[in-house]
Amino acid sequence: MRRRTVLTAAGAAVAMLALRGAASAQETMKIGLILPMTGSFASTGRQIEAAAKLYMQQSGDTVAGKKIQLIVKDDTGVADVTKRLAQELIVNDKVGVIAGFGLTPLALAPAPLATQAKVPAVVMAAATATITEASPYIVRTSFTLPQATVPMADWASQNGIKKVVTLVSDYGPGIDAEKAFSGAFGAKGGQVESLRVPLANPDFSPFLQKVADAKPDALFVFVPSGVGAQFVERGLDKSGIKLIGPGDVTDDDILNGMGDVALGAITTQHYSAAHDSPENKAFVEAFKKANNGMRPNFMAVGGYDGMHLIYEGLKKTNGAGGEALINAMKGMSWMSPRGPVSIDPQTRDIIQNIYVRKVERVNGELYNVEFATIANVKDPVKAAKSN
Ligand code: VNL
Repeated sequence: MRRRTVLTAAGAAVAMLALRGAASAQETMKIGLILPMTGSFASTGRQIEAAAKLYMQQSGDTVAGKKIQLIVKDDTGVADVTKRLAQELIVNDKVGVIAGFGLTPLALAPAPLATQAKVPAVVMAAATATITEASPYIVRTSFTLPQATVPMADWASQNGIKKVVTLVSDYGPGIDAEKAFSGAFGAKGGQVESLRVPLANPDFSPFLQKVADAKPDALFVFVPSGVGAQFVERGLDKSGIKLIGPGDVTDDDILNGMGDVALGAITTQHYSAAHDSPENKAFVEAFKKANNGMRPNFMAVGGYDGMHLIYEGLKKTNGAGGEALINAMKGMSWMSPRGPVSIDPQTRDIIQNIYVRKVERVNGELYNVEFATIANVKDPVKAAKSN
């Protein structure tokens, strides 16, 4: 009798443990958000974390019966750290999604882990075209440099610009921007000279001297988000040359601090805090309110839309992760603060409007004011491959 009681109690304990395991696996969906929260690219981490938290605050933390738990990790901008954190999040924390990825090397490093573990990886920032090809579990809510750049080349050739010097950070997205610009601008008869600056701690002065000597009609610049202010300070005002490029150089996080030297810069990109829509007005207002007046930039909108994609994907799968979740994300479309967007089911990249913008002073603050729209732009690199 006594023996039987003990067995039953032990049996019940095991059953309860198993049940509890099953219940927590069922009830919680953990999202590992890996970002550069410190180091040279900390503004990207700060913007994306704020946007992800805002999305959860507005949309609640339960989706399809699952409690959403966001785990934020700082990779300090070092790819080996991103990879180790992704491994720990997948193996120890059993996250159902990894997300964030502030720069291209940080998105590429954990890609094989996403594939092996069948864990969707939502790239909210990094923008080299090839990233989505590194794993069938990668989906992207930021943009690609060629997507933002080809419209810049078209605008330049239509607006009397004949000779351009390109100046880009010497790594994936910079090389993408340089190639996309010189390809599209060259095809329309434009003349291009190309310069590359190191990504880490660039000294722009000698490059700007070369630009001044070349006397182009415009200087096309790609530097990653957060770096544009340094670039402008190091003497752009003295060169007197028109600044053009993808919108990273005049990103909303730093634009207002750049001063009058930024006035008149023409850039092409998918997001401006000044985008005129009810969705964006509400987004900017809520974001500023939750973050001591900080203005959201294109990184923030990548984070906000990334969370939306995860939430809507989970609704479609009824809370299931893995392959079902990545499949549910393909073809999804919605109205973002940036305008209408969708996930290309073939490439898992985002299809979106690219706007041509000019830096202007509006109510005392500098903004990228949109004045033309190129609708539903796909990443041209992958579009060319599929033709
Ligand atoms: C990248 C592309 C990073 C664009 C950025 O800012 C950016 C990247 C940190 O793919 O590394 O504005």
